[in-house]
Amino acid sequence: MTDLKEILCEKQGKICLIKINKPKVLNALTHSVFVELNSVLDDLEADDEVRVVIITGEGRAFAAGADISFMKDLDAQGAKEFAKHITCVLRRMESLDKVFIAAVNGYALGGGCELAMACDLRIADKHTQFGLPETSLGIIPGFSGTQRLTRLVGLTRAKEMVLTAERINAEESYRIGLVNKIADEGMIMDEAYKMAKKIIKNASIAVSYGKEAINRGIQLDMDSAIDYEKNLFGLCFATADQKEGMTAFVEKRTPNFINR
Ligand code: DAK
Repeated sequence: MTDLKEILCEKQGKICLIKINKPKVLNALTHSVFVELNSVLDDLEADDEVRVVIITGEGRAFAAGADISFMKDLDAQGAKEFAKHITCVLRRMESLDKVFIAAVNGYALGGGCELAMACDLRIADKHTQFGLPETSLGIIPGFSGTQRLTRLVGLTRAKEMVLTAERINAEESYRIGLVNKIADEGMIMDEAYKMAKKIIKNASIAVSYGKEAINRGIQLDMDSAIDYEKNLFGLCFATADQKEGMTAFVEKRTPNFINR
């Protein structure tokens, strides 16, 4: 793994915690944050033990967006390359067979909101504010935010957020389906771990197929998506955990999954 300077990474068995660690600038995102994140993804891809990855930010923000001082002087070509690299990293999170939970502790603006949206699940604290303020800076969301936000909350709310550039609070984020849960004061990491533990109790291949079916299916027409799901459903029956899960149910005991 690359030497980590801007993020922290800590594995505890099946759960890996990634923390963006630039609290003085509210975890503003630079190219190097994503280089480090990508290197952690390399490591995770080869790691069969870790099943859930929690991403959070140090201090009072998840991430207040791309680093404005870094990107202010980019030209069109530089901006395109920056966007290409970062969108690949975010896409990788969506295709890895791990579940990503964003523990959104405070501001998630611009690129920070886009990073949270590339995760599978999002937990906010009461002070969290989401927003895509890019149009107020003369750009549009460039880490696929226009696409992911629309898929998550629908055209109406996505257009309002992108075109007004206004922030929304935790309750509104929950109401429109941008976050899964709002944690009580000081409880965001407990909630994230609680959710991670619920996931790792289930059969790992089934969990990763569930993620894959949803992520791939949403890009397809309905008939192709149903076909895609059907194939993965069939493949579940080639796993030891399907036999174990159903046998355990019949025998009225807790399944002992072996992740195969
Ligand atoms: N970049 C750089 N520094 C930032 C920052 C950011 N995004 N956000 C905060 N900081 C720094 C502040 O400059 C300040 O630094 P010092 O002055 O102390 O040195 C420190 O963090 C604390 O911030 P504030 O003093 O402003 O704290 P407040 O509590 O008063 O305000 C705030 C918090 C989050 C409301 C405010 O900091 C704020 O509005 N921040 C900027 C939010 C924002 O507009 N973010 C950028 C969104 S645009 C691309 C694709 C995508 C993108 C870019 C390029 N390509 C295709 C090339 C994505 C763009 C975005 O993310």
